[in-house]
Amino acid sequence: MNSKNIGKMYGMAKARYAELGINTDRAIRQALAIPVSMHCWQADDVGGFEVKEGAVNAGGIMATGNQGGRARTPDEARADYDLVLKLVPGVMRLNIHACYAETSGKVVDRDKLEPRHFATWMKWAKKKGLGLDFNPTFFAHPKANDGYTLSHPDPKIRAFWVRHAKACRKIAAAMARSQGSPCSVNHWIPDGSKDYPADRWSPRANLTESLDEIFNDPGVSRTQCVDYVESKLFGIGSEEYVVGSAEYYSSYALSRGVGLCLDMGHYHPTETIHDKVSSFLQFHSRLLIHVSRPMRWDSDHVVLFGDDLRHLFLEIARGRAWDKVAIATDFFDASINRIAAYVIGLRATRKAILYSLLDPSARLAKEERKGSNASRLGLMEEMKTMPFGAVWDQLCLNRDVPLGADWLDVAGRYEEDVLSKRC
Ligand code: RNT
Ligand code: ZN
Repeated sequence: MNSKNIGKMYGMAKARYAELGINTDRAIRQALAIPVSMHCWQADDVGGFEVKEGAVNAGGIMATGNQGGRARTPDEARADYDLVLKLVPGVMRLNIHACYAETSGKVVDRDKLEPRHFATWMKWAKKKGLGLDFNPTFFAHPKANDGYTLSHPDPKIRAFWVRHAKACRKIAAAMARSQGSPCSVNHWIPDGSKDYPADRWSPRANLTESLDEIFNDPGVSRTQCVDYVESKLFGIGSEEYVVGSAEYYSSYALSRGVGLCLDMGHYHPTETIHDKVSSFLQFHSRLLIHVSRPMRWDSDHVVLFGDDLRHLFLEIARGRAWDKVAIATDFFDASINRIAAYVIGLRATRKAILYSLLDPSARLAKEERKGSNASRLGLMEEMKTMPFGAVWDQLCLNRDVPLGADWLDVAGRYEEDVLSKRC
């Protein structure tokens, strides 16, 4: 694409937005500065790199599709992230799962993981100036095969997973020290039952006990390790009952001063999360958003620049709540080029952030106060056909990332030169 034309188009777009009192230069700067934590698990279909012992169920997490090119080693994954990061604009972080540990070919069980098993990740990230976030892995492990982990009826199994979470918080604190800034840790467990359980009470009581033990670890600084808990409505194999439901975790997080994670795919199929932000933030101090796209169920489709995403970020922008909301992506598709999946989802996320910062919020609120709801609706509708694309192109130009669909050529070449050789 011709960058001279982009400049011209941007100049005209800037003038149009200015008529509405919107400063596009400022919106671009702001949109670029908001950190988005990219998930590590699109590169390898949520497989991880640990050396495994024993057959395991994946715990309801499954990437479907058989596109070639899956990253088979941490080095391959890092090469993939390196490329992705060249194709997406703005401040990025990387979210690593515990099962991406590097243990030099040795079996190290999850409760024995240490910061040194993530030393290569930390070194690599530091060199790139990339902040790391972390996740304990409570699935795809023999001790998760019953479908219960932190809420398991057997105290020995619960204790194992408590040790795992504690080990993960120590790793996160080490990451925070290495990068000189906090590391967010998201705790998601698959615990639940396929059919009507006889006892919904004990697993929840067990979970509370386990979580309290995890978070009351005096050895880990809560400013280095910033915890979140993620709820879910149902999973494959936990259709009827999920121990960590929305109500459970909202109450837990609030009562314990822990962060709450909202995944866009973890509610009823027609339920979206944008309305929840201003409700939770009346009481909770921070939220983590898992940017995902459910298709009829919690399918984790590649994120697109659609209404759900726009409404979500508009809510954060209108509430000026960016400092209370952390953003991380969570999707996986094994049916398309995985680099492209990342780029599409991450660019869509940044696009929606930019879009939300180009909102005539003050004017909309004024119309609302006047009772002029037709003007409110009319203006919202007109915003959709403003020259947003020209502002987005300028944002990409400012960061020297490919314009428009130009990144497809880069991804295509990488597929030919690198991905197609992984079999
Ligand atoms: C699962 C949750 C969870 C996972 C990752 C891999 O339903 O969304 O966030 O996707 O931890
Ligand atoms: Zn999630």
